[in-house]
Amino acid sequence: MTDQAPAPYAGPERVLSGVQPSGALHLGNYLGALVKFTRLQHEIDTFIFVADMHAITVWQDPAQLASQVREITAAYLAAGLNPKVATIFPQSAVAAHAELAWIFNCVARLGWLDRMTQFKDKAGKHKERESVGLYTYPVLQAADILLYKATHVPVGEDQKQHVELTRDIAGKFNHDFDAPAFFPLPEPMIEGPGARIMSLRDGSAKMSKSDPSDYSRINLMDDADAIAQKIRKARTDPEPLPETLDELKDRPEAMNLVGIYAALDGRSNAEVLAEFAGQGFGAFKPKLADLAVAKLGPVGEAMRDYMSDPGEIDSILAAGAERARSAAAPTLAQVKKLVGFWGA
Ligand code: AQP
Repeated sequence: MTDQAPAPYAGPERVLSGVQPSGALHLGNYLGALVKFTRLQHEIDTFIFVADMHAITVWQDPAQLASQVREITAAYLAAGLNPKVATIFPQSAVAAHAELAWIFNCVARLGWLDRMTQFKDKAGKHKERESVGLYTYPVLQAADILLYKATHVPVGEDQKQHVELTRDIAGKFNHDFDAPAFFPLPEPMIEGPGARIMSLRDGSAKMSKSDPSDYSRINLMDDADAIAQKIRKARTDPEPLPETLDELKDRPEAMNLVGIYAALDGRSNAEVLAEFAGQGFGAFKPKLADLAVAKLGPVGEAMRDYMSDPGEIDSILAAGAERARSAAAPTLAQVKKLVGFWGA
């Protein structure tokens, strides 16, 4: 007799992802996440949330948080997400995220969380002063994804490890509760230009909302002058651009600017080098600034338009929350039954 592997999840494909309302959205969030969401909504059932529960893992001013949630929603809409096609909702409006996260806290192992590099990066030398939420944030992220049985998670490179943890949690849950086909093992969708945009001040650090230097990033709401100035001041080196990507290996700042140009223009890094090889940054930076202004200017403009009507944003979020709650309810009910909770 041969042992047959249990049948894995065979449900429909679904996309889920989100962005934290923890500050101004930047070019990395746009290229690494928003552009992908917009494309995917036409291919797969897509759920995109505003991760306000994740945002409070570090201090957020309560007077600002709701308006930051609206700002992220405005960015989604400005990037091209259509609330009639994708489900757009605030995480905290769906209580099931927190309920499932608790159950997953009891499935995930401490050793797994100890390996998460983003916590180490964010906590730095003083981890004992950080919130418990910052440490267990990847478990909440697993709940965000699996509550909707999402099969695909479009994210930037920095989130790859968290999606892998989600797969581990899904696998252990399915095994522990003898339900091999219950949760899918979701795939991160990282490929493509823009998966890892680096700081304009330091080619070894990713572009981030929480970087204290505003010159490290291009914000989606920056005007043309600010964009051009930040690119002009971006750290580079005195060498001209080379002919091959290999020669850029030890020049992270130069590589980053070439990567940004390629991602904004929908071309490969090699194609950009083919056009600019031999030119110095004095020539390349103004071209990059023109391209960035042409691509991002309309996005910032549209964001401002959406933000001028907070009532409209709120009704989009309320309708999305309703849809998300309906999609989440059966999964949570089945999970409670599998776990053996009273009344489930
Ligand atoms: N530099 C980046 N390059 C490409 N993708 C990026 N993302 C973030 N930074 C880059 C992607 O954007 C999505 C939303 O990220 P998030 O706001 O949920 O959290 P984060 O990854 O922690 O982003 P930040 O900007 O660095 O925020 P803070 O400073 O608040 O932590 C994710 O898909 C992420 O991969």
